[in-house]
Amino acid sequence: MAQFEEVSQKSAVHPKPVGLVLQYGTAGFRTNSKQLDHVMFRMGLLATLRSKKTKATIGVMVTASHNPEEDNGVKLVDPMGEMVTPAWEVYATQLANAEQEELLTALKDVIEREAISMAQEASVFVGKDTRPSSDSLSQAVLDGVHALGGHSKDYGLVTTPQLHYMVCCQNTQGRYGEATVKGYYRKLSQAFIQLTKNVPNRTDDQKALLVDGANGIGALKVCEMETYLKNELQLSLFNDGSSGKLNHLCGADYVKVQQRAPKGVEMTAGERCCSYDGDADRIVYYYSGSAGRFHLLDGDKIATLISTYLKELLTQAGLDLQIAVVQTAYANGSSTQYLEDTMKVIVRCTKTGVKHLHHAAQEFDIGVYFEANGHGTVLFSKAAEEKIQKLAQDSNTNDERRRAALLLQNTVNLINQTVGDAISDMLLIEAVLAIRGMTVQQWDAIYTDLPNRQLKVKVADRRVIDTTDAERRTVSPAGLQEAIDSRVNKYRRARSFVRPSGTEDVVRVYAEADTQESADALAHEVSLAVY
Ligand code: 16G
Ligand code: ZN
Repeated sequence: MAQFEEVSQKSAVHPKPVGLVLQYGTAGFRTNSKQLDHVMFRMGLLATLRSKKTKATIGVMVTASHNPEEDNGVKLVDPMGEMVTPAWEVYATQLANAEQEELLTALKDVIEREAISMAQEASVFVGKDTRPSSDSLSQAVLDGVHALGGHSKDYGLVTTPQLHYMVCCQNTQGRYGEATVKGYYRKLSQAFIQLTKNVPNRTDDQKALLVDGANGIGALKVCEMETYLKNELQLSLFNDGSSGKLNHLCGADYVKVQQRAPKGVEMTAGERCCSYDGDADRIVYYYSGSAGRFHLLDGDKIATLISTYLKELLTQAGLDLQIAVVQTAYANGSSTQYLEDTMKVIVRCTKTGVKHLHHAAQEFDIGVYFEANGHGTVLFSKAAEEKIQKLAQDSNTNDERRRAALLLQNTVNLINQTVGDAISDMLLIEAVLAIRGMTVQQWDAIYTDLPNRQLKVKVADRRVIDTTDAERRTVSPAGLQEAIDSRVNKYRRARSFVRPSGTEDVVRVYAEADTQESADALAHEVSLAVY
């Protein structure tokens, strides 16, 4: 077939280094950008096949998120804007690792196993972050799409969640919104303005927010968005990419892991600040307290703020919808306790990685999911959205219920339900704080984090560690869990777990306890048990 000849020819322009083996990990392929040209071409091929199979538009995002600037990566986006289904992650790995002369066989194998009709049309949306390598790598993806006769739309520089959004809009025939960057800004800004317009006496101080753009795509896009917000939010942007290096001493991952303010952000006491990561799908908040103490408001605090707000609105609206919060083992013990015992919401724990949380959140009418690292969003079931909409339009209902339903409706419109989105999450948090008349300190005071520590341990083979119970316990090697338990038992309010990283060749150790000294000591002791 002529199509396969084209693949053969074009693939020679994107040759695979012999023997190189890469894995489609938690969030796609991610490694030094010099090793990725062939992977990109092949992901263009695979996205085209996935599009033929699903008869829908598929997305390909070129980014390595919070990794250093020299790295790059790629992730595939399924028709509703969610991460590609696990069975196809396996194909992605097979295709990426096929030696040059095996590529056609590997490709035909996917076509056969999935019974794909090659006559079916294909459409692929492509986006990229601001890394220097992203230009040529996204071109390699497009080459792959075209080699199999697929149609493409190149969105160029967009955040990861913007690309997810475009794919969802396209496949729902515009019901979710318009599949353009401007359409995205319009939908979110209108919802934000609707939510905040009736808040009395919002001062300039309350509208002010410092944003650390991690020197990445988020900085670029939040600038574009700002004009749509009509001064309802006044952003001071730092690390906008004009001089600093991507993710270097800044960004959400740096702030969360180091528990300190990013370089270049000049914050005065009590000012609200937030940091995005390199592809703007994560956000964390922070402020400087009395005596300059740094206070972090991570994904757990965000989930608590949002779920409290939603629960209150549901009560006011008299809507009987089940709300749940989905977390991972990294969630601070205090947040889980607060959500379960005080808020009385259902809490679920899943394995690390957005796809796991997203999946679990889909089980509920309203599923709020956040990783402690700041990646998260809220999912509304179709039935929940319909109930909210019906009540918002019901002129027979009383004012309080109607007001709450309208707020809920605009909240739904403000949220990017396809994946965690730093810009959308930021607007939601700002709206909630405004509506509830809360300062960042009051938000922070909802509960107090247990002191915690994360460490990385280098081991010969991290795969010998196998976990269960949403990564909270190990099943192998033998004796490790007992060793962890005996150390945990020495401390008060303590918890610790270890898991092999899905993105780096290390084992991660997490510990929390009643004091920082105890958390540090426990993390250290557990990391010695891992060797
Ligand atoms: C990826 C995941 C993130 C997870 C992290 C864990 C997505 C989009 N991203 O960045 O959710 O927290 O990996 O990394 O799924 P680790 O396995 O190295 O700890
Ligand atoms: Zn990211």
